[in-house]
Amino acid sequence: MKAKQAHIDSANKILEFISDNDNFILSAHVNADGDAVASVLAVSMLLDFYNKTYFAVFNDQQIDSRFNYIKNFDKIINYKDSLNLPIQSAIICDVPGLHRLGDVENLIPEKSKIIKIDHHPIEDEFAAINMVDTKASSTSQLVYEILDISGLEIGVEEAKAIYTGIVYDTGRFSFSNTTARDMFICSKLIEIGVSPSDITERIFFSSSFKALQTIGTGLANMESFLDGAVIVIYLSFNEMNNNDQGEVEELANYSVAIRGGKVGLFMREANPGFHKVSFRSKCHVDVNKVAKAFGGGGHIRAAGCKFEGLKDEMLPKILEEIRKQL
Ligand SMILES: [Mn+2]
Repeated sequence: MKAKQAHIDSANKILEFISDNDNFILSAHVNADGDAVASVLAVSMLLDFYNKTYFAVFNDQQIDSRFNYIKNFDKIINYKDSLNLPIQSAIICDVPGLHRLGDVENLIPEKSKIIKIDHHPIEDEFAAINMVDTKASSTSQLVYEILDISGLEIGVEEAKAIYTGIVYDTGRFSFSNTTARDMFICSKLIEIGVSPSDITERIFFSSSFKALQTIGTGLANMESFLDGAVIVIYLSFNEMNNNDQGEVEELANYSVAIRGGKVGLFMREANPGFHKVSFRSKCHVDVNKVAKAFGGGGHIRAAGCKFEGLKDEMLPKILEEIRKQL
């Protein structure tokens, strides 16, 4: 299987840009997930091939340590330690609109050119060169296409990063975004030396005892709305019990794991009075639209938003937004 022509064209532009420029800032969206981290680190490995200088900067104070087996993870720097870097150009992954970089947006000098690699519906046109494909399972898949087209030899470290992004964003090859191309690419990556069981275990089956108990609390709290079409899983700040976000995020997938359920919400009080919401859809409801109504966004079938305030004030508004589409 060959990469699509559109991928070949944008990949060639990106490769030319990389070889002509230096001092890159690499970044991805706030609350970096598996694909965000993996795609940025895969790009860092691409820049390693070219002997380029780069700074992998994330807005988050802490990056999910489940992904620390990926090469260059230790090079990630926090926004706060990144002032006064000699940045000349930017490669931004998994970001549909520039504001999703959080404060990292301020590090990109006004005149520097930006490359965007992404698979979300476009929010704003901030890049000089775009590789955007909403049909791609993950941004990491698109980084694979670039590596593939570059003719560079993909080693086991690059392979691990890309496999991580794909397995993460496809929910272990189970979500509707999973394609034959993903299976093809991952089979290549396994040939190169990736161990699927090792990566799956690190990401999905290495929870703490406490985190699994908290998942149990979330399941016990489950509520059903709109005649069972919407399932809500809620955890208060106390119930969150200081768990890492990543360790309980599986609750978002449980919210659509019920017969008859169409849309699922996992709502948690991340800090007192501050909530994060993950949306999942397994029907025509576009949760990207729903999340956008509350300042968030994402994909058609998986999205998120956050809000200050009380669950009881916010939930009826969210349900109303979903009801409009049902
Ligand atoms: Mn992604």
